[in-house]
Amino acid sequence: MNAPHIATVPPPAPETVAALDRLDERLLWLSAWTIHNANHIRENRDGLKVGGHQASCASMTTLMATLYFHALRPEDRVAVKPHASPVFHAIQRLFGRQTQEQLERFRAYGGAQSYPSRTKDIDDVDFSTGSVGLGVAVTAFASLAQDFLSAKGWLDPERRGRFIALLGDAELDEGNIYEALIEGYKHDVRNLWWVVDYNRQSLDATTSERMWDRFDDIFATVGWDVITLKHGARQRAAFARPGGTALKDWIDACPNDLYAALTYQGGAAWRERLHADLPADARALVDSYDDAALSDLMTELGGHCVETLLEAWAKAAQDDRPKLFIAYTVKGYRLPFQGHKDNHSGLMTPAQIEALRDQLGVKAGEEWDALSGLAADERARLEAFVRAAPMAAPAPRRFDAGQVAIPASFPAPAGERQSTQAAFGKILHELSKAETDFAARIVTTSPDVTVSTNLGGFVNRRGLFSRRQLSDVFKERKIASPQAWTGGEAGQHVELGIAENNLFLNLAAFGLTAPLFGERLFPVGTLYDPFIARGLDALNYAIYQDARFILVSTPSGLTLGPEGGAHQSINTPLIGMGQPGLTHWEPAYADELALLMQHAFEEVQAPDGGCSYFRLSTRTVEQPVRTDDSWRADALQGAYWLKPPAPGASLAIAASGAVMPEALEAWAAVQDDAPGAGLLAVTSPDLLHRGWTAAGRARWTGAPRAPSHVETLLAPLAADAGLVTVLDGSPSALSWLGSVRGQRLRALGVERFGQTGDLIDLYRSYRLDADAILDAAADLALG
Ligand SMILES: Cc1ncc(C[n+]2csc(CCOP(=O)(O)OP(=O)(O)O)c2C)c(N)n1
Ligand SMILES: [Mg+2]
Repeated sequence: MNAPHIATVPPPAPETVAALDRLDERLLWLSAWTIHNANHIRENRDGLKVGGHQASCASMTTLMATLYFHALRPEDRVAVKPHASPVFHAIQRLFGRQTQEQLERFRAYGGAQSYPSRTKDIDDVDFSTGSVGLGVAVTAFASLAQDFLSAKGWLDPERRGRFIALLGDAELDEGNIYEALIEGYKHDVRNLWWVVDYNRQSLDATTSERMWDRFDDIFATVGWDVITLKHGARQRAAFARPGGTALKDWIDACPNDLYAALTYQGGAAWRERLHADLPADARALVDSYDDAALSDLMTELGGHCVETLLEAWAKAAQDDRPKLFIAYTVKGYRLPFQGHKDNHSGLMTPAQIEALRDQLGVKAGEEWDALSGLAADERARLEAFVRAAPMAAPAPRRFDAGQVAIPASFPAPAGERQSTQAAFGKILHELSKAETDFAARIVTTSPDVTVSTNLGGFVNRRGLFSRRQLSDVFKERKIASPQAWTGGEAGQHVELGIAENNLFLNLAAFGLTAPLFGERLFPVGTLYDPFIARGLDALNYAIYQDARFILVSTPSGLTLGPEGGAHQSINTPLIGMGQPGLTHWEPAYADELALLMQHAFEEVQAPDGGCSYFRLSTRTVEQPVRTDDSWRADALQGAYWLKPPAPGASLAIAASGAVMPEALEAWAAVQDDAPGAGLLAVTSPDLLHRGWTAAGRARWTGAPRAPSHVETLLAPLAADAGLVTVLDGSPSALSWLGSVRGQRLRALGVERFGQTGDLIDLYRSYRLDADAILDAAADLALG
């Protein structure tokens, strides 16, 4: 253990160790049985393999038993290794927070989830997991969010917890972990425990021993304590005997694949190999164990030893420095396929599970009772032990933050010519001036594009968040700059390095403060639109667990002009449309944006709300002169008639976002040939489409026949009218409009990589200009 500042702790009481040993066994049983039932006993109606990971569970039961039944407190928050979900559910069952019925339906519709899910599981999941690496890193940002709330005085010191990630060793290959490590170091994160189930097996194979010491170095470099738990107490006792040092050296030098293979083969194979490699005194030591005891000795690694783990947790609790525990384990520990390289999705046969049941003393017919077969006094002792665990306390772990008063409307920024990006900056700047609870709860964050996405005004006003006081040296030295960035605990902007994964994980964490801490924050994250793709899995991960935030993505599309093809986003409207829980908005005008942003903030805290994604532009366009407010309600549903069509009109143009001036120009020019043609301003292709499919679904299920918004909008057009759609992005975002009433349609948009150029050249070349729209209209008129 290379953390010299940590003092020794008294050894755990023997009865505590005994109770945890037994609970560890019974977690092994219930998790294995839950998977077995799903695969071998429950009716299989479609022939699909159900799956579940008995080996991945078996390597974590001791770690999880000692944490959940002893070391963790209710205010601690845990991200559980996805494949250990059955162990988690078994623990919750012992706590009385999970039902047998849910376990019986593990991986079935409406049952306990394959990977822990905040939104779908009925038990106490803190963070959803599944995509490896993300659940680990989110804990770093959750810890930052806790510091943020504490700094504002919104979280009592006794409610501050630790953030624990239980991870598989292969998760350490995910780059997002190291992005988070670097960001965490910059923000001086603390109260983090990352516990690696170091079984040295991934899905395909045993892992490379070249990484043995490297993780220590990497984490130590960024200020973490690294605690390696390699050997169990029994191994350490053997090492103290004559020949023990040679045995220890042999274990320490043994390659991962050989260790795993011998683990699978068992006592006789261990003996044969150790005899071949060790000197006489060590051979004598080995021979003092029979085959079964030798196998036990060689596999009793640190992560399977209750005493070793309790000591480690107790020492770690002494300070709040971030800690990496490398707990050596055996994949499939105590199961017939322990150590086998193919055991990742291995399932025990019915005969094997019966043998395990009998070996553990569980009675046939009582398989769902985790404590079956124990003498009455031991059962009573274990039940009392579980009840006495700090985590069993009835302390609330899910909170309702209530509703924050949000102004009923946001004033539209003034100006005859504006870009949506500039309008965004002004709207937030305006919000930052108000001394309201709402304004105090807005948190902005950006991966090194704060200035170029127009958050600068907000940051000038509200400051950077930092646990240390930050001054602006340039300002102090009287060097002129529009950005005056001072910071400290009062700050409301979390400045990140460039890594977009971190932006989305930060939004995930700050977007979960309401249920995790009972304090609502309104996170607003900004980035360049094309780089959504860089963090897309983390974005999906955040929304999957119902984190709430607003994403502002700017600049976007070909309209970026001279920046060229590497920065011009094309498919992001489709990403927005395809992502559940996220509404894509692509406003054209500043007043639309003000309206939609107010709505988006409401959605952050609405019980059935969600996240919003604004795809904005740096293009300055002439703003419309509104004669009334009738457009507003329609704009909130995804589209409104900027130029309403005459009844029976033969043509409509539907346009979204920055290309609205071209649509207007074409609309004016087409009136001679298509009198009364309309111009539909689509504020959200996503919402419009969703409304349409939802109305269809409602009809099939016998609900009232209410037309969707888009059906109502298109109703005035002639039945055989043509539609031309245009947006600066993939044309398929709007091409579906032709299906609403079975109308002919030409879809304009971007289908090739962009390039440098001014808008005149680019719009002409990529066919986004008024001529292109007119050509498409003529094409439709010709039939
Ligand atoms: C991002 C991502 N890539 C791939 C997978 C598929 N996968 C699931 S588990 C796993 C290997 C896990 O190995 P490890 O983390 O060591 O866990 P354990 O050995 O404890 O099962 C892989 C590749 C995934 N779930 N997520
Ligand atoms: Mg592994």
